[in-house]
Amino acid sequence: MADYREMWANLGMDLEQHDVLCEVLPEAFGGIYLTQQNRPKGMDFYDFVVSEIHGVRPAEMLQHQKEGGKVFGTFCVYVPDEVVFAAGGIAAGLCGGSQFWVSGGEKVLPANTCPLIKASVGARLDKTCPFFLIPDMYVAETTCDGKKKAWEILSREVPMHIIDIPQMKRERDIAAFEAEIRDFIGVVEKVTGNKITAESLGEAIKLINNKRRALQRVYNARKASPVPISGKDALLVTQINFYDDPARAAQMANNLADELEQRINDGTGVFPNNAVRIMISGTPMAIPNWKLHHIVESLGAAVVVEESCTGTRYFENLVDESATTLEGQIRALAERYMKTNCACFTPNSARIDDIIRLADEYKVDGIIDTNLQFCNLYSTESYLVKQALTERNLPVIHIETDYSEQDFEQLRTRVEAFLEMLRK
Ligand code: BJ8
Repeated sequence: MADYREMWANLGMDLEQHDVLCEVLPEAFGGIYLTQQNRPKGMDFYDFVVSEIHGVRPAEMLQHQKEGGKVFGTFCVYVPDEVVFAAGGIAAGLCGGSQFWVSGGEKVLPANTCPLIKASVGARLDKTCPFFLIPDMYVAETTCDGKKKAWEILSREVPMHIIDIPQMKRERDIAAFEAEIRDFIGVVEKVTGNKITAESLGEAIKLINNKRRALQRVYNARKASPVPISGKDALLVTQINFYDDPARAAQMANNLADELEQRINDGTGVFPNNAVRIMISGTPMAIPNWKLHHIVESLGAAVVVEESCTGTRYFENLVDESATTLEGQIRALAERYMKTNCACFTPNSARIDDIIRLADEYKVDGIIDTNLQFCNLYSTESYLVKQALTERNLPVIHIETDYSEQDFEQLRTRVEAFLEMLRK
């Protein structure tokens, strides 16, 4: 990695602690990723991003700020990035995916809080992640209770805008979300000093849709057998798309998709034709959370799709590009975002419909329905997921886990038994 110490020091980072993180991450990445055989060439870009994870993109964001631009840190796929880019800002997903930050979060949060929240708070308070220190504003949301309360703590550190997410999907809820987008536009215009027009918002809608289309191509390739890319690699692509420049993200994903489509034509895969095909469904896996994918794939099965916010929920729905007025575009944004099926909604049966549809589209043999520890929403929903899948003879196992390595062997044993059952 190039030398970014001066940049990190200027951000006020705890360099000593950060050095510890910089030592463990390459080792973990090497063991999990670089040992894979026959990876697509297109993954070189993503490997490079990881090798410079706290360097290249943070430097770009700081340069943007130097030139008068603003950076917005986000925590949920409900935040409409389009608004930020339409005002010439940068939006970057911030969710913490490392155990390294959990203890920092536990200093201020109850221990029985989900690790994604603890890691996100810890990364900021411990000052060991540049992404959490750069933003001019955090944009958060009212999805789960843990997040809502955590925002009150983080708002003492950084200016924060909270988007109120409806918890149902009636017409009046979509209208309420439209009003939230209108408010958000006002906030972003104020912070950036730039007016959002129908033209700039229209361009930003296309920009983000293009990223989604590129990811759709990558995921479509995973429907093939043999599958041309591992689940671990596909997950990494999505994780990096959360904070990379959207035009570059689309270009890199399209390059990768070209290669995967060629691989399909050539019959080239990364797992044998008869490998067990697994869907992972549930809570998001923020970078560098690769634990479950690693367990499944090191046991010889292929993860072919993720029904999650670091999977299909992130890119499946596009925003209608046909509107030419701000009002029409805001409505189109509201309609698109309200199609996301998060367990914070009641009912959330459309998520179960999605799992069933994806199981068919990706020809999966079994589903691992997972949630981060202490996520009451997804954990409770797992009951209905299991019931619906069992009724359709779709094998499913529920797994609750965190970011630590403590349950690694226990999980491995459970997944192994599940795969054995699928192989019979
Ligand atoms: S739209 S899934 S990104 S909220 S895992 S923090 S729900 S206790 S992350 Fe999410 Fe938006 Fe929903 Fe997607 Fe809370 Fe559960 Fe933790 Fe979660």
